[in-house]
Amino acid sequence: MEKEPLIYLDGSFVEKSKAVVSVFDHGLLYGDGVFEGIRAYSGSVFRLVDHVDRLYDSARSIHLQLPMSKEQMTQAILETLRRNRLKDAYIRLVVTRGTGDLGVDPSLCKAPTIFIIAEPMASTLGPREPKVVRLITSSVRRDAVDATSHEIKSLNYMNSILAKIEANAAGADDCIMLDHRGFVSEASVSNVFIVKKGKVSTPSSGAGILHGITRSRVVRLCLDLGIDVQERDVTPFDLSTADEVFLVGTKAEVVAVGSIGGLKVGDGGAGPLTRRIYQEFSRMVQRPEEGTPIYGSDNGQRVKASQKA
Ligand code: PXG
Repeated sequence: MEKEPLIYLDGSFVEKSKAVVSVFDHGLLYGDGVFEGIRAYSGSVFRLVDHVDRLYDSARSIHLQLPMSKEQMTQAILETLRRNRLKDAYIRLVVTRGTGDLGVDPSLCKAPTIFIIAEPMASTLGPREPKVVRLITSSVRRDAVDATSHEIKSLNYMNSILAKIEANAAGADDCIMLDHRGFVSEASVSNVFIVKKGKVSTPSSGAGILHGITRSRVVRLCLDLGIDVQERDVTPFDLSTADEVFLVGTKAEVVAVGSIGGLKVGDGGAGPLTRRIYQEFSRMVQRPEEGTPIYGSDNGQRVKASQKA
C-alpha cells in the first residue's frame, strides 16, 4: 500500500488520515487563527524567512503567543518537506487559537494548535506564456483596516469567499475587490498590479490588502529592472483604462488579466510588461538565494542572511 503523507501536528508527524483537530478548536469554531501559504521550487522554499516573519506578525496582531521560536518553526517546515520527500511543493502552515469552550473568549483557549501540510505542486511558471484570466469587480468590499483587516493573514476568509462566490456565479475566474472608499484593493486571494504607459502601480496598504510576499518581491523586481513602480490609490477608472493588469500571489504566481466585467484589458491577452515580469519571476523562483534549501547542510542560516539583503 502507498505510504500516506505525513502532517506536522503539534510537534509530531502523523499520517494524513490521523491528522485531526478538535471540534472545539477555535480555528474551526470562530476562524480564530493565522496561516501561511508557501511554495517550494526545486528544493528551495521561496522567501521562507518572509513567510515566517509574516506569520509571527499576524499572530502578534491577534495576541496569539506562539510556543516556538521562528527558527524552530522554520525547522518544522523544512522537516515536513523532508519527511514527505518534496522538492516542488505547496505548504500550508496553520496556527489556531487552540481548543476552548463554546464561547468566543480566546483567553479560555489553553494552547495554540499548529499544523503544517505539504503537498506536491508543480509550478505553472516557465518559458511559456502567462495564464490569462477573466475577472469581474465584486460588490463585496474588502474589509477595512480598522475591521477584520486582511493585513492579518487570519483564518477568517469569509470576505474573500463571498467575493469568489459572486465571481463563480458570473462565470469569471476571479474578482477585483474594492476597499470601503471605492478604491481597488486586491483580488480574492492575490494582489493586483496595473500598467499604464510603461508605469506600474499597485494598491497601497491603506486599501486593506494583504502585504503579499509575491507583491513585494515583484515591486523590487520592477525597481531592479528600471521599471517605474508606485504603491498608490488605484481607482476603478485606472483599472478599466490600464494597458495591462496582472495578479500575483504564492498560489497564482503571475497571471495576466484579459478582461474585467466583460471589458477587455489591452487586446485581451498578456501584455508585454506582464510577460516580462512573468519570465523574470519564473527565473527568480529557481534561484537558491531567493529561498531556504530543504536538503542543504546549513539549513536556514546562510540563506537567511542573503534573503535579508
Ligand atoms: N491577498 C490575499 C487576500 C491573499 O489571501 C495574497 C494577497 C497574495 O499573498 P502572497 O504572500 O501569497 O504573495 C493572498 C494569498 C489560494 C490561497 O488557494 C491563497 C492565499 C490564501 C489562501 C488560499 O490561492 N493567500
